[in-house]
Amino acid sequence: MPVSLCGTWDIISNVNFEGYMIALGISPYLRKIALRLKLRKVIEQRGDQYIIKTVSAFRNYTISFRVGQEFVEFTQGLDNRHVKSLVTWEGNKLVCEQIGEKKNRGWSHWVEDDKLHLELHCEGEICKQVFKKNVAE
Ligand code: YOG
Repeated sequence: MPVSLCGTWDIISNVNFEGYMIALGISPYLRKIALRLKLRKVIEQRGDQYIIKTVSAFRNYTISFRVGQEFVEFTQGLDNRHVKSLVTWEGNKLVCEQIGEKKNRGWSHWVEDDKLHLELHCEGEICKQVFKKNVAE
């Protein structure tokens, strides 16, 4: 059984977020704002449904899905695209494929050494984020 991803997690490192945002076509103005944000992930599981909230002082973004069930995702407040998303387990990694206008788009989450890891990819760019568990909340 994989370690649970559930909880509140605060970002401690963020590599190539800029490259990922450029691949998504985010404007220089929004990229500058986004790069300063202290991102938080709040991950909940209710039955077979997952809810992943990305929380910041600027905007929040929430998705909910069932593993193995394709859903339509509108990336509202991000790049504002519609994608068809499918989340599956690949070993201990929760992997999402986001099919749409942008090639090779998706992400994967896993827990390693008590940290939440996230790899975001789009076209040739890979952004790597690491979060530490927030035990106060
Ligand atoms: O997470 O797909 O955990 O949805 C990536 C932002 C910044 C707005 C965040 C708001 C991509 C301006 C979601 C940031 C940059 C920049 C806080 C990443 C787009 C716009 C919401 C993601 C998955 C996996 C769950």
